[in-house]
Amino acid sequence: MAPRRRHLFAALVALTFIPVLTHAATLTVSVDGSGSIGDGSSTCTEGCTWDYPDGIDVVLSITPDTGYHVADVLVDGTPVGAVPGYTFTGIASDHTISASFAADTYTITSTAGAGGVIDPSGSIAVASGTSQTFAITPDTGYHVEDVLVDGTSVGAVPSHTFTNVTSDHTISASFAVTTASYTLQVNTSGQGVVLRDPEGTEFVSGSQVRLLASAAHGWVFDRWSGDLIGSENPVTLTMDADRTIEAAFLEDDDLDGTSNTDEQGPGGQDKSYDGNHDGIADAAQANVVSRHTYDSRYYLTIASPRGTTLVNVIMEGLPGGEPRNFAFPYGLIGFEVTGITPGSSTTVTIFLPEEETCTTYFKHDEAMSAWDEFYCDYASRTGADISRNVITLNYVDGLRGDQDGIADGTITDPGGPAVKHQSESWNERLCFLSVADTPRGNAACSWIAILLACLLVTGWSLPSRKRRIRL
Ligand SMILES: [Ca+2]
Ligand SMILES: [Ca+2]
Ligand SMILES: [Ca+2]
Repeated sequence: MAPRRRHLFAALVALTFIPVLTHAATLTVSVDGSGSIGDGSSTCTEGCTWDYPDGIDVVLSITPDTGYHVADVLVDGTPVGAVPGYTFTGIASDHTISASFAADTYTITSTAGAGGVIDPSGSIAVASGTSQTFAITPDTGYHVEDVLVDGTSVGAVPSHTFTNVTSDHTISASFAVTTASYTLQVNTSGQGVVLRDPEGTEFVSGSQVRLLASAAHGWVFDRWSGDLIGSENPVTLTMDADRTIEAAFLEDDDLDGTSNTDEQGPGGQDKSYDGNHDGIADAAQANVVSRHTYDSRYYLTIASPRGTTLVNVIMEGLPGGEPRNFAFPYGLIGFEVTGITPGSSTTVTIFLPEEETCTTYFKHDEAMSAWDEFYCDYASRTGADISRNVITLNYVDGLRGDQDGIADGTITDPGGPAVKHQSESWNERLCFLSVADTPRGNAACSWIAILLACLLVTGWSLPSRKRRIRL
């Protein structure tokens, strides 16, 4: 074949086999975060390349995973906003689309009142499904009073955690001034109870609690021990620390208010102790009380006549204002005699220790803060008669010496045996009022003889011997 003809053939073949090309547009898809882009037939979660015939509409959906949202969409590098989808209409060239997704967030609003802090505080953004803990810390001197979560109390907690957060929340803490409180524990021995006013076991610092020891029948309150020392009853405590106190109750068979132990001699062991020498144990006599003086230095016996009752015998320290020429080694002795015929006379005998004596006896008027010598008064047949260690106090119910001044069958008379100071002169005074009532007296003496003797001894000077000493 001639060359010219070969060229023509080749050109025909080339024209015959030229393929029919359909142009395709390429879409480059990229996804950043938790979500996907789909075109209805394919879904892309990272990076994809999709080809489309020219001219078709490509409808894309942009879908976040649960708890996420579309943050931004770029088409060919240009932001188109956080759109939920995008359509390439009549796609005719290559394009790119990228979508970024971000986690949903919720706001927890955190606040604290005065007296403490909550951390973190303010408006806190929390990613969906995550947790957020808040610490609640009171200032010094305060405590957490309450914590409200979404308006509902969760108590005075030190922290709170929101878990799997899927909505907005609020949390607020309140605080209160902390006041220290103390515990009061009262134990008892023997039979009796201790009443508290106010009641309770926890008391705010500085509060006062009144304790009243109340003995069972046949028992008496003896003393406090532990964190409270003494026998004052009732007594008021100031709660400035935790306190444990014991109230001791002792048996009192004769119901005279003085325990068997106290009445059983100086050592408390002599069950037959008989301080008034009548052959009967004092612990079995309601009209006889034997016990120590307030400072436990001396042991005394006080007796009223048989058939009467001696109650409320109290040995206590001196109240002050004593006559300056005298000592009162036995302190103040208080007692009541009951069961006497109203308006009648009676005696109370005080037995000092055998080796002791006194000069005279002073009564104490608490209301007047005054001391009166209880001298012999023959007109009223009252006064103190002292013979060595035995003091006989002569009373008439409702008259001199009876402090309540009422003829009611009860003699009340606090006072004390007095010993003159050695530097002071003192005329010995004899008194025979109780001569017929005391074991040492001469019962044969007539009243006239007694009167004459007393007048002779006193030299008709009774009025001048009255002494009343006031503070
Ligand atoms: Ca007793
Ligand atoms: Ca006795
Ligand atoms: Ca007794």
